[in-house]
Amino acid sequence: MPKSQFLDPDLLRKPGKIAFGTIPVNQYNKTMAEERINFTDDDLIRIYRDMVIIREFESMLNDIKIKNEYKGITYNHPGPAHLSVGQEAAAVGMAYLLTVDDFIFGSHRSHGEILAKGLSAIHQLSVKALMDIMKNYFNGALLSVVEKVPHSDEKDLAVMFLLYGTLAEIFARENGFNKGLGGSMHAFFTPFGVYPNNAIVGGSGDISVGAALYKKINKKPGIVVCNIGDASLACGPVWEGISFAAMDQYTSLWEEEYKGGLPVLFNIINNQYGMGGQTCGETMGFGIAARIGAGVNADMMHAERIDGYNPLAVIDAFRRQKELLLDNKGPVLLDTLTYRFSGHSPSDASSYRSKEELEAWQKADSIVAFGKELIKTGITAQDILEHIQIIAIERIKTILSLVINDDISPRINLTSYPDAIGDMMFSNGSVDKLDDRKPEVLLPLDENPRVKSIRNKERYYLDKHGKPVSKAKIFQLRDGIFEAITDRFYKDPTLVAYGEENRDWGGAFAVYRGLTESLPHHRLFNTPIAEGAIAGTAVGYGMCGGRVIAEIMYCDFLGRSGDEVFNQLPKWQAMSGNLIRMPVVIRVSVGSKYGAQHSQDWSSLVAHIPGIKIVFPATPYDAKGLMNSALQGTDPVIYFESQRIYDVGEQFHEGGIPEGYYEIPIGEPDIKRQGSDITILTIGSTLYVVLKAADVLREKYGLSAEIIDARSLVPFNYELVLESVKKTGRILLASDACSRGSYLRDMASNIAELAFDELDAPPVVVGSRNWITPAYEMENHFFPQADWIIDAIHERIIPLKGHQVNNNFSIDEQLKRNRLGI
Ligand SMILES: Cc1ncc(C[n+]2csc(CCOP(=O)(O)OP(=O)(O)O)c2C)c(N)n1
Ligand SMILES: [Mg+2]
Repeated sequence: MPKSQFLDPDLLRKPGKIAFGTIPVNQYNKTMAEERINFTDDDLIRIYRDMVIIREFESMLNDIKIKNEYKGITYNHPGPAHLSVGQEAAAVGMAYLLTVDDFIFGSHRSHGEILAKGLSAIHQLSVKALMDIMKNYFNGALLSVVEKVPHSDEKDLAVMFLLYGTLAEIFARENGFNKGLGGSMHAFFTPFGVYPNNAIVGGSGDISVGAALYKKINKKPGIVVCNIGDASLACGPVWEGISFAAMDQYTSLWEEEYKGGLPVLFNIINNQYGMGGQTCGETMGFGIAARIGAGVNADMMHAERIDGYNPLAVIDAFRRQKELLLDNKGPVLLDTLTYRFSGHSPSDASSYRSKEELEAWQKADSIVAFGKELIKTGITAQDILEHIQIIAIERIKTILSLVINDDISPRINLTSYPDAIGDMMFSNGSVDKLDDRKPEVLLPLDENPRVKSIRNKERYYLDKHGKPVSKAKIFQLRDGIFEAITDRFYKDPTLVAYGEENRDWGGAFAVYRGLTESLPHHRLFNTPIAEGAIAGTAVGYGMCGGRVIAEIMYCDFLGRSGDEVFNQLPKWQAMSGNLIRMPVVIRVSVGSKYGAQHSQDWSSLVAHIPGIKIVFPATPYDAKGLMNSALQGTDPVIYFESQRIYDVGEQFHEGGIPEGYYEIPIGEPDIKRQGSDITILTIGSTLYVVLKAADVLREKYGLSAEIIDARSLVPFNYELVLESVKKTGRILLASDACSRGSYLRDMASNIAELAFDELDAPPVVVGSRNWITPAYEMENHFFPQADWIIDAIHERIIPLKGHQVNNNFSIDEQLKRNRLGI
């Protein structure tokens, strides 16, 4: 609990009642005639036009998917197309008042939202701004295609550009908005404020909150809209995102100029179905989705249900709610009721709904109804509306022909440029800071109490008399991490750090202790216990242009942020066509002593996922240097720390840890002890176990071991290891991860392939047992021990004279363990 807030038992124990307010349901009741004070006739016709363009675009895709043909143009699109026919009013109403500074995030069914937001941006932006965007995007590659098409003016050209970039993306062409690497479910275009759409249902639920956090902390204009399906309301990331967005601290604890709620609007595009499950009456219990806002905070998230079949009702709600958000009264929840005529995907047989129901909603079709109102109100005539439809068809035919032409719109050529995607997996940037403003701090660095106390610590493990320095006086591994992070806080104004108990507590393992004195709340804060949102908001914060350190207290809790770490963090740089950067560091502490759910080393799980850098330092020198590199880079980094060694001093780098700034390149292993008879490659704190084993090998068996600390898992430069193996002809690999499927196995197989001719024996892996981690008192039977390493060497690599084994590393035992799955 923050020290600044007193929990008064007398007050808190008093009886009382919670009164909920009311949630408006479809309260909008203006006629189009009444709305003419808010809209010009052209505006109202444009709303109609935008809905028609979206309808035609989606109908074209439906025809292509189902018949391989649209208006005589044939094409086969094997990929996905989740269409939103019927939902156009919701999309156009949502986008109408949003500017390019207002960001939207969405889901798998977001073509309509992309087009609506794009059309709104085209209307609002100046011709010059539009031309600049089109000229600069991929060096004008898209523009050079569409400008050859007849167009009436630059705005018309921009509409073609929008349709072309979106469709080319859906059909995986290099001229797509994301080079064809995102595709239908992930397409986006940030110059118009359209941010990543997510194929993971509910995936935008926390990422968008991170974007809102970025806007708030960095004082950027605009709001963030999280467009999510009604069925996604059951998803963890959505609930966690809502919890994160509704934290009291924004209004109670953050400094005056940052006070107030997050500018985020959760817009439930409520088409009343998941794929086939009905959210109301079947798979959820809310009845009316807006109800869920009631319990979240005292403002009930300003929740309301609006009629998403009427674009003017949606615009009305966005007008009011946007004002609230800009007035720091967020978060907001809108339940935008709509209906999709199209199937979930074109293969959907609609077996889950009745014909009558579909027909009833089609009868009330928002585009038809809006057109009728336009005519009834005397704003336009039937032939003009028909002309709008004809133009939409013509445009879409033209664009379709351009997109499916392999000469005009080829795919990325992976034959002539096989590494095209590989080269986009990491951005490999190096930047001191992501903004030029002065970082906000509460103290000069030199006056920070922890910085002052560290100054008196010994930076090498032996004193000048060669005696080991006591734990109290030694510069510890946690100090190395602290020093790198503190330095960056004073350099990069966008840097924020958060996680559970990060502020006064200093993070569960005291790495941040002392930072509270230096940093205002908005740069270092406690989060809800929501590991998904901790990682997911970091993804959103990073992709918008900020640097962030998110902390996962125990590696075992990484499972709670599995989607964010596996599906979001590593994907968006490449899926954006390399436009987005992801300068996010996730600190993950690997435990011990606390049993099966607090002691797992899952580094191999994340190392398996393409697109994340992984480091696992084991010494204070490496911890500081690798953190500096992680915080200087532009790629996502999972930074593993072992709780066993937070307090170790530096015993390898002579002269100790430099006080100044230095970087250790990510991906380079390090020889921690030279040797000539066997190489031992370690990851993480197992280094210290291996050192003990190496002492015994030397003293008892006269065997000299070369110990290499991997330091990084991804990327990993094998050169040093191969050089060593060339010399020793033998290698053993050890870490605390359960051995089956561990990263060591991957390394061992690489080494076996790359150094086959040099090896006198196969590489041997010593990891933890494939069990639950038992209690501390039994841990020695689970984690690799020094004698295991010696036994494994004796049994599998080189017989040690006179050695008696205590542990069974025989081939038979390995076969048995595999057979039993343990
Ligand atoms: C995490 C996850 N689970 C399941 C799916 C498969 N899936 C795709 S769309 C969908 C229904 C989503 O419903 P809703 O959120 O209401 O959006 P809508 O499709 O109605 O627009 C499902 C279950 C998925 N893509 N992601
Ligand atoms: Mg739905």
